[in-house]
Amino acid sequence: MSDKEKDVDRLFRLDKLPGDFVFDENVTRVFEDMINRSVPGYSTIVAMIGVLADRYLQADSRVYDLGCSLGGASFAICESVSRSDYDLIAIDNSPAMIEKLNERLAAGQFPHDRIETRLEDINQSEIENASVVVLNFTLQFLDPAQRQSLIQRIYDGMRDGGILLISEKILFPDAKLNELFIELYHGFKQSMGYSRLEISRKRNALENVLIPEPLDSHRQRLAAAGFSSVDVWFQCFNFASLVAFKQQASP
Ligand code: GEK
Repeated sequence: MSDKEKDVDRLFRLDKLPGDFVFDENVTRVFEDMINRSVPGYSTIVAMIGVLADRYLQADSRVYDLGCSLGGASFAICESVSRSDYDLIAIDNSPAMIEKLNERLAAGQFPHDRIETRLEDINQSEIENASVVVLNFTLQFLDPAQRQSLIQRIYDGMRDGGILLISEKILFPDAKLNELFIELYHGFKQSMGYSRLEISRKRNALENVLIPEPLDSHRQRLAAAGFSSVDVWFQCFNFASLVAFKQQASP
């Protein structure tokens, strides 16, 4: 098998049924192929995160990429942002992901002089002096009971005028629409080369691990934390990305 073929996601073709989904070495090896074939619009979302970051990144501030995996969003930001007076902190709690990201940075594959990687649970991360914070398909993997406190810590650690970008798989309160978007999503996965069996095995493996919420829950959580302007800037079927501004009222 060539190196390229080794990186193709065939994890759920195996006869042996895997247990709950984990971000281990096997997932890390095929991650780029997996996320590009599993999230409609992933490459557009990542590229636009770069565009939004370029617009809102403030002088001498920090960018946080929380649940960075292999640094897709971090690299897009480094490539799009024209200023150089910032630090980017890329955090993930998967040792395999951080190891591979460090290898990529060491190989000089990407502009990396300002990316600091941290192997850390984002529930414990300190957020300070941030003008751009990215949660690109990460919040959905946290225990729902921990989500509000993370969003609050992000808000508290952000500068006025900063943005939080949250991409998630979402639920629809209307059962008919929910079913429609899930079916359309499965059609998308089939068009990307996954079989019905692979789709259903992956769905089972993610059942207890990826817990999606309706957009309204995200809006309420962001408002409760203090974010002022919040809305969806991208959506395809049951995948959406929101932007939230920290804009404190003047005294
Ligand atoms: C991208 N943002 O390519 N602490 C730190 N990391 C976590 C935690 C946690 N508590 N829980 C999950 N993760 C990336 C894609 S993938 C999305 C993000 C997906 C990490 C987990 O290890 C994984 O690397 C990432 O969140 C989710 O733009 O696979 O659908």
